Amino acid sequence: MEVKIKQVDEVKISRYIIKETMEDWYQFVESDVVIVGAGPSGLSAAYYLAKAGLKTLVFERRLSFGGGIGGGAMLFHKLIIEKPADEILREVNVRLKEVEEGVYVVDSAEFMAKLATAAIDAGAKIIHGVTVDDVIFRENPLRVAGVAVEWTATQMASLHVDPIFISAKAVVDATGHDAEVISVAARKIPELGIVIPGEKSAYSERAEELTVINTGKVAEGLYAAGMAVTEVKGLPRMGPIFGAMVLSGKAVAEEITKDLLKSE
Ligand code: 48H
Ligand code: FE2
Repeated sequence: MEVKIKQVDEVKISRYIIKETMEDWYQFVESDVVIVGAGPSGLSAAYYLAKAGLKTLVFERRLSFGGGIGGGAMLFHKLIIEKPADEILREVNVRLKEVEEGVYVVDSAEFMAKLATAAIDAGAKIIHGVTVDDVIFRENPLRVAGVAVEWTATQMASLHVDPIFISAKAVVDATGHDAEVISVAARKIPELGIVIPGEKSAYSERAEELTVINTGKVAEGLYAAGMAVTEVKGLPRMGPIFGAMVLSGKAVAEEITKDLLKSE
């Protein structure tokens, strides 16, 4: 077999990668929205925000997409979705198996791959291997104005390295059960008046609606989506049923889009 592959030397490989990476960082250092976490709520928020034309950046600590989607239910590779969240999954081409009226089973690998693809195709920038460990704040009016980021690898190595900053008109905590961003803001900016009661035990039927209803702004410039909402609002957990996660992502995107258009 004859193969003709375009030849690229090591210097070019390095230069192209460095230049294009830095161009992205240079561009996104001033974003409209920073979403922390590429789980189901963060990815659906990214999809709808990017679709609305906002400059949307997602930081994900790990080198993968999907957060808790990938683990399925106790590593069983299926998850439950219920009406009306099925509409969001259909929009991003995830196949659903209806097991009773309005209740669907989805394949976890398909769910995370297609949700991530939809967010990227809509224009969201997702950067892996970066951990958000603090926020930026401003006074008069008091607000969250961005995030501080560090390589996850730097944190894992416990190196003393200062972060860099990314400004954003809206920061979304989509970090899951620990609500990491809101927790750090509550601790380090007590003037925000954020009190975190913590998540409650399972009550699936109630938890889904409560999570979506309570999604949204927790302080100026700072929003909660997904399981971060249950932590910050003291709501019950729901287990491996993911309708509220994608509906919460969509709800936070709609609220931010409205807020940002208002302030223009
Ligand atoms: C960068 C970070 C940081 C950080 C975390 O856990 P997730 O899947 O979050 P949600 O809220 O979109 O979905 C929750 C769902 O997976 C779940 O656990 C459910 C429904 N549980 C119900 C129950 O009863 O247990 O994704 C969060 C993502 C992950 O990929 C993290 O790696 C990432 O955020 N992340 N990224 N900086 N500081 N903290
Ligand atoms: Fe969970």
